[in-house]
Amino acid sequence: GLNLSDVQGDILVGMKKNKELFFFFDIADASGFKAKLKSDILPLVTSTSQLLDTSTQLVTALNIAFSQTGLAALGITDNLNDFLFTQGQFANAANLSDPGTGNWVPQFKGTNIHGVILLASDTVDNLNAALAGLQSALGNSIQEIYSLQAAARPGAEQGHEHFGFMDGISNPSVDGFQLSPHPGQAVVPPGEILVGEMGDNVTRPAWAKDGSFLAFRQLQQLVPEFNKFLADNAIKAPGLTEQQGSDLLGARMVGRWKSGAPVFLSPLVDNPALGADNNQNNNFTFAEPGQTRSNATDQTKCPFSAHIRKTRPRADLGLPETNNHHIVRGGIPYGPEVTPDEASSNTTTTERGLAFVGYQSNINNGFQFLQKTWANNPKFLHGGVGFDPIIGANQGNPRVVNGLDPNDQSASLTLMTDFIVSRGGEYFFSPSISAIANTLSV
Ligand code: N7H
Repeated sequence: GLNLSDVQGDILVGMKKNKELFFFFDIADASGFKAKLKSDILPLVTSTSQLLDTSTQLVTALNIAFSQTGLAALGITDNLNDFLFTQGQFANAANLSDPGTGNWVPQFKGTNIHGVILLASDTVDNLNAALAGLQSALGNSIQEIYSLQAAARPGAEQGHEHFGFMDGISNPSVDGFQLSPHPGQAVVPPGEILVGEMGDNVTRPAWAKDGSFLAFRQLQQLVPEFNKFLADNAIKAPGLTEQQGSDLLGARMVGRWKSGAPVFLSPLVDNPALGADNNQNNNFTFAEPGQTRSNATDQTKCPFSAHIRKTRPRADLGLPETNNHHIVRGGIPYGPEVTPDEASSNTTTTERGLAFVGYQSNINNGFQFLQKTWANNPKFLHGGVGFDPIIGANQGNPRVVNGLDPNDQSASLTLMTDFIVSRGGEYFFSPSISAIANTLSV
C-alpha cells in the first residue's frame, strides 16, 4: 500500500478548506532556508493521513512544492525527467495556446519563482497568522515573489466555481488507496499521479518517489461576459423559455448543470438531487448501459466538445479507461463575487477566476495533454468537434465549437472571445515528506 503519512495531503485528497493562500517565493539564502525548512516548515507539512484523520481537526494545513529553479537553488542536480517541469511553464506557454504571455502575471514570466507554499484554513486570519509565523522563522532566507489569496464562494455557491457550476465532483481514484471509489470515478494506477509508483515508468531519482508534479494556473474567468454569451445564444426549442435555453447552452458547454448533474443523465433540465448525490452524479460513461463504446455520432445527451468530455472522454475511447491522461484537480476560486455593476454592464472590472491546481506524475501526459491535445484541438474526439468551449484556447483567435445545439447537431457556434484568460502559472514538484526531511533540507 501507499505510505500515506509520507505523501503531501493536497495531492490525493486535497486540503479542502474554504480559504487557501498560494505563496510564491524565491530562495535568497539556500543554507539558511534548508535549516528552516527542516526546523520550521517540515513539522507543519500536512500529510494525506493527517487530512484523512477526522479525529484531529487541523487549523491550517500546509503543503510545499518547488520549481526546477528552486531545486537547483537547493543544490539538487538530479534530473526529475519531466521536461516540462525542467523548462518551466513560461517557456512552454505556446504549447498551451495562450494568446501570448501579455496577460500573464508578470511574476510568472520567466523562472524566478523557486517554490510555492499552499496554506489552507477556515479563515483568512488563520492563514495570515500561519504566514506571519513562517515569515518570522524564515527571515531573509526567502522572499515573497507573489501571492494569490483564494476562497470558496459564499453561501449556496460554496463548492461552485465562478461561472456557477459545482466543481470537485470527478477526480480519479488511485488504485489501492481509495477502497470504494464512487461510481464513475476513474481508477488509475498510483504511478499516474505519484512519481515512482506502479504505472510511472520514467527513471527518477529515488528520493522523488511519492512526490507529484503540480501544474498551477491562474485562470481569470470573465463571468458577466460568459453570462451575456449564454443569454445571446440561448438554445431554442419548443417549450424552452429564453432562460432555460440559456441554461441548457451553459450546461452543454460544461457537460454538467450548475448543480453538478451530468447532462448525459439529465439532458434537458437540471436535476439538483442528482447533482448532489455523489453515488450518482458521476455514474455515467457517455455510452449506453452495457456498451463499452460511446455512439460516435449522437450528441443529443452530451456534446462531444463539452468540457468534461474533452478532458475525460470515458467510453469515447473505450472502457475500461486505460489512457494515462488523468490528473487530480485541487483548484479553488479566487476574487470577489460579480458586482451588480459588472452584471448590468456585462463587463468584468475586478479579476476573479480559478486558482487551478492539477497533480500528475508526468505533465506531458497530464495537464499539458488535456489542455493541448484534447481541449485545444478541434479535431479531437470523433474526427472534429471544435474547441472545448470552456478552456479551449486558440491563441486568442475565435473558436469554433460543434454539437452544442441538441436539435441541430451539424450547427456550429463561433466563440469570438475567450471566457477564460490565462494569467500564467508555473510547474512545481510536490515532494514526499521524507524527501523534504532527508534530501531537500540537508
Ligand atoms: Fe475543468 N467549469 O466550471 O466549467 N471543470 N475547469 N479543467 N475539468 C470540471 O466534474 C472549469 C480546467 C478538467 O472526470 C467541471 O468535478 C473551469 C483545466 C477535468 O469527468 C467544471 C476552469 C483543465 C475535469 C469545470 C477549468 C480541466 C474537469 C465539472 C477554469 C485541464 C473532470 C466538475 C477556469 C487542463 C472530468 C467535476 C471528469 C471538470 C470547469 C479548468 C480539466 C464545472 C471554470 C485547465 C479533467
